[in-house]
Amino acid sequence: MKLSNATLAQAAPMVARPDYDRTALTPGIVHIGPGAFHRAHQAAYVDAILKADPRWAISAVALNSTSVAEALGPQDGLYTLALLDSDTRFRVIGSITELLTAHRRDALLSRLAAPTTRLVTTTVTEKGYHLTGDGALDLDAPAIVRELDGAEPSTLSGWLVAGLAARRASGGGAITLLSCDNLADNGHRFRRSVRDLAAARDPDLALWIDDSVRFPCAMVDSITPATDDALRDTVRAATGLDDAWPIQREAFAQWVIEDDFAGDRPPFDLAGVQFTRDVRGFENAKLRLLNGAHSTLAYVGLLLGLGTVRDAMRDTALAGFVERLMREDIAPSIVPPAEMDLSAYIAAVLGRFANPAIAHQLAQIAWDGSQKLPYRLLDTVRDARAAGRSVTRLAVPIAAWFRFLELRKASGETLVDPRGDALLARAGDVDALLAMRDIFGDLGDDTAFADAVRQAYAALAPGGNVRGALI
Ligand code: CS2
Repeated sequence: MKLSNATLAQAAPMVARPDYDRTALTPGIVHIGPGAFHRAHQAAYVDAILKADPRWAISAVALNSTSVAEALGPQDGLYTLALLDSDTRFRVIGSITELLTAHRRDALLSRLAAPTTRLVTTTVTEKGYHLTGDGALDLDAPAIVRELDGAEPSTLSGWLVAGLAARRASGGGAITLLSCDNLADNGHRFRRSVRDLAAARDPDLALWIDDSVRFPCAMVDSITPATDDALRDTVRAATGLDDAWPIQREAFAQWVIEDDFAGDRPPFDLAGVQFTRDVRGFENAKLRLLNGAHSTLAYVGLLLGLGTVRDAMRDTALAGFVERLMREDIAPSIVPPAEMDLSAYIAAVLGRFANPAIAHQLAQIAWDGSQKLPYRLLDTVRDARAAGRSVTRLAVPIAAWFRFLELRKASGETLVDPRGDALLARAGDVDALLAMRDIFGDLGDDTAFADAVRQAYAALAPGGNVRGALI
């Protein structure tokens, strides 16, 4: 029996379900990029506040795929969220009430223009913003060039510029655009990716955006492994219903949002979301400690032949190295919020990584290194160099990434990275890789860093003693 509005009441009693009337909902949020993380995190937070305010249902928009619409459409947008921890809990999420794809151009533009839409959220991953290394819109990106030449929208920026133009024309009013991706200063970068394109195509629209659109920064966090058939089987057995695309995540979730909205906002505080004037401390701690450690575990763990984060945490040499990296090399670069105990935060993150109920594939975390590592590790390297601190340990995950590229090249397995071709063409050549300025900026010219990378790279040579490099 497939999960849907008609069968929801037949789910097993222990399954939590929407505590509001779905027929009374109206979509006040357009979400772009309804992948697993959106459905694990933002859509779950929205689900928790719809009883208090039914005006904030989600219209989920997939720009590059129809798979979510095909999976959730027959389920009336419903899906099961499995919270995996010492005990596993199941919750059916009902906050997505509309599923749009890029083929539905008119429906998408009218949803973005509608006065009832007051918030756009995005999870398009780092590469979806088409940014240069210094945070501007990459006007040379082929998809952006096509849009500048008047082609139909195909990028996040392109669709939002078209949608905001329609909103302005129809008097849709002010709106908030909220990035939920792991970028440093994500609101400011999101704004550049939209406003730069608007300015290039319609300067008056750019001025309207300055007056009518807010781009708050936010920190988002919940470990969300990709869905697999094992999860589908677990969900079927537990709930009694077939779910084409259930979602799994850890019990922990956190969302810190800059209190800078264009108009009213969802009552997210009822669901534990923190609003603050300055997200930077939360964001740096999360991006540099959690995500920096994640990428380190991924690239070094894959060199050691490990498969998941929990496997990597059982490897005492690797787990010890990552803890030292966090405490001694990353933490000094962070100015935490007053209420955050950084040492306790690090211990909590390591405990989350070791969660035996979560099988988080290192290969998934290894995707898009060219887009992730600048925020996760290279910003920390820059701060360390400016402060005169050692970068010897920080160089190890970068060198491990370089070795990972060689593994991918040798195996012929796909390298998931928008810069994949350029990276594979340089695999095995440390200097050529460090010279990629869109990734390393001027760090490639920093002798201390480049030497540290070369030294770690030699220590990680195939057939060598990888653990010996984990200083
Ligand atoms: C992970 C993140 O896949 C990855 O790159 O590091 O998705 C991570 O699980 C989340 O940021 C945790 O909040």
